[in-house]
Amino acid sequence: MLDKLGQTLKSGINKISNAIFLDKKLIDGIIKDIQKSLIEADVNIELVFALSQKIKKLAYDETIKGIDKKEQLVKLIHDEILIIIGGSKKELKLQKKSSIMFLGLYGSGKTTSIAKLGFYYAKRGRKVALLGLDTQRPAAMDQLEQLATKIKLPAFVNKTEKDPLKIIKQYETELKKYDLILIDTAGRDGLNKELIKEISSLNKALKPDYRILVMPADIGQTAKTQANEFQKALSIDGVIITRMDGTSKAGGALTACAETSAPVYFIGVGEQIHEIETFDPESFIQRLLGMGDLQALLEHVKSATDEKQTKRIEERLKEGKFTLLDLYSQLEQMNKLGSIDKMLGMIPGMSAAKVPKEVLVKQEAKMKHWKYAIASMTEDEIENPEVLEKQTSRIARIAKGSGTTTTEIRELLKQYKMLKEMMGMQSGLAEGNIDPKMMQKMAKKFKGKMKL
Ligand SMILES: Nc1nc2c(ncn2[C@@H]2O[C@H](COP(=O)(O)OP(=O)(O)OP(=O)(O)O)[C@@H](O)[C@H]2O)c(=O)[nH]1
Ligand SMILES: [Mg+2]
Repeated sequence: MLDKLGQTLKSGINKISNAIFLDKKLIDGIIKDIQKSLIEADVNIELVFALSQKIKKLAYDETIKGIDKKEQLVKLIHDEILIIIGGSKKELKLQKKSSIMFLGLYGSGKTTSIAKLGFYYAKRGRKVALLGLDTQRPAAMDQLEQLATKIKLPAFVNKTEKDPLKIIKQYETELKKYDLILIDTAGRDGLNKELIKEISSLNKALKPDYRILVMPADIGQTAKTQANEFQKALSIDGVIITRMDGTSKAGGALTACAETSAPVYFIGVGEQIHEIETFDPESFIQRLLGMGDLQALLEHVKSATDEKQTKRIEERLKEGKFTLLDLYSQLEQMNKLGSIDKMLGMIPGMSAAKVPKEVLVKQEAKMKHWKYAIASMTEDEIENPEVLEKQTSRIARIAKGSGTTTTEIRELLKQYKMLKEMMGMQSGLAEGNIDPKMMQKMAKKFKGKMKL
């Protein structure tokens, strides 16, 4: 059931969570994938386009950065898809005594859904009866009867009568004993005059509490025209979408119903009697994304971000490499106090030299400015900060772009250089070339220089 769309959305969210940079290439790639899979799921192209625009607008918004942007993007994707498939859950609220008439074209799944719902409501304590009014298809009455026997419910049918109104009359008194009557009607190839006339007269004679249109998911976006046509012929109260299990076009049917404001009450998800579910857009998306509710999704973004960045730093340390990008990754998580402590703690020798809290508080303001400065750099400048020292006009540009001063940027570069030097020593240490005692001494010296 929309497996491909689910996979694409999952992969998009993972890409956002794991990204160090939400750059244009990454965002455009994710949008392209989502577009492709939504279109494959037969979602209206205009809806797809509108969603892409919203993602782009947020992703390209320079004022939102880092983890905030990641969270907002994931929330946007979740919320927008929720809206296009129907928003909040709509429930079919039955009275103590209710009757439901099922409508739909040939083979849409009316009779099967009636049996499924009969079983569903009987299990929930309702006294259910099935009423067969399909006098068109020769075997229709037999089918309803067989299904009813299977689920041990009474079916009121007449295998010889051709006028459904007469069948209604025949069972009028008998049906009063039941508190939920599910009414099977005949289909046609299309909603022609004959079918409109027939269902209108049944509607008048039965006055059912609900008129439910049954449509198979594989008709995709056509569901919109069909729902509108039935709505015009006789007001419908909601929809059941069947065969959700056997098609990749279900996105079309669901979004079409949301567009026409026809509430989808149930979805058919297989041929078996129990394979019907109430339709809840929120839990449908949860299943699609396979990650629980929005809160769980956002937690996933957070932890993936943390994990990815810690791993990256560790790898860089192992390689003896350290770029401004690593510093940036670290600074991005600097919302919490003590992160620099943690970073220094990763360097042997520095772990012993704990940094006092009040010093860290002072450092925090400075960090913020560095973060802005780094965000204004090109990727190349971040990977190879040496270019900044060679071309000082770049430093002026960055200061201007980030609302910081050239002095602050120079200080950042100095700190970076020092850290990098330490990294070099650390890899030397790993190879056993440096005396650990010597290293500790050096670390203390650096710590003084770092003006923490
Ligand atoms: N896989 C799957 N098959 C379904 C589902 N619902 C119905 N079907 C199948 O669709 C076919 C048509 O179902 P019916 O219930 O006979 O459809 P109908 O609307 O009553 O058809 P007519 O009486 O001919 O107008 C049957 O083979 C059902 O088993 C579903 O949710 N999943
Ligand atoms: Mg039928």
